[in-house]
Amino acid sequence: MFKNVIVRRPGSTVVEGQTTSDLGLPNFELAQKQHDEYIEVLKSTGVAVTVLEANDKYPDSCFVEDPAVVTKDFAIVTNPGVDTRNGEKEIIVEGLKNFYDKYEYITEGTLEGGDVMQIDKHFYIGLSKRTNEAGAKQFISIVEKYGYTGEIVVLKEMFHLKTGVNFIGDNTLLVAGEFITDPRFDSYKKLEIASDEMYAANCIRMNDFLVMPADFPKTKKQLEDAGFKIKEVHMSEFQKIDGGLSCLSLRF
Ligand code: CIR
Repeated sequence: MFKNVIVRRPGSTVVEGQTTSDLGLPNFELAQKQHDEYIEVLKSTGVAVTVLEANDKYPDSCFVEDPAVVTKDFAIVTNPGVDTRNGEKEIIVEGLKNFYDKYEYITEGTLEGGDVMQIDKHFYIGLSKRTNEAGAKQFISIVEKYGYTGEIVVLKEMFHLKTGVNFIGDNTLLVAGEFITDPRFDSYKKLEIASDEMYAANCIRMNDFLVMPADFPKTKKQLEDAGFKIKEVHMSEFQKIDGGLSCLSLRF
């Protein structure tokens, strides 16, 4: 069960967020509205939401999942792998301090939370343009101190690990692209995401509900047929800057 969520409001500089997409620039007002909706939907799953103020110095700082990895036992402040985001590791602490007495830090390489998928006490860590081997290895040695384990997944095309694979409870993974055939995930039930709905591979299980981006009808039907209780959030403005649904929160 998750009890808490941390989010950060998008600032007006969100329009300058890093992107690899050709979907155009986000609209700031609509991004704020969609963020309001995100907060309300998460609250309706039974969690308390801590809302951090926007920080215009960092255009991508609403994507709080990247500068930290949190569990019920510990919090790791990461080391984001792109210059415009690296300073977010300093400001995320303002959100963590009410919940954790101390933090671990990634210092030996780079790592972003979007590359980290937790399943029970095991972590998969993607090596991507943002997360390197030194960061991933240090992450694994930190979690081992707490009785957790970790393994590295070398990404071929995905931006972050969780762009293409997400654990949604009930021994089930949403898989897209290169992860559909990856044998390392064969012990899970895999729900394959259609290539024209790839963005919907990034959903979050929030207690009794599965929160997914709105307007992905094939994936929605697939998930409903599999028995999940769905809640949807409009995400178009965040999608324009490569931000998936999980990136907008830290959940613990
Ligand atoms: C970035 O490029 O860093 C942001 N525009 C998007 C971050 C997405 N974060 C995530 O997938 N965890």
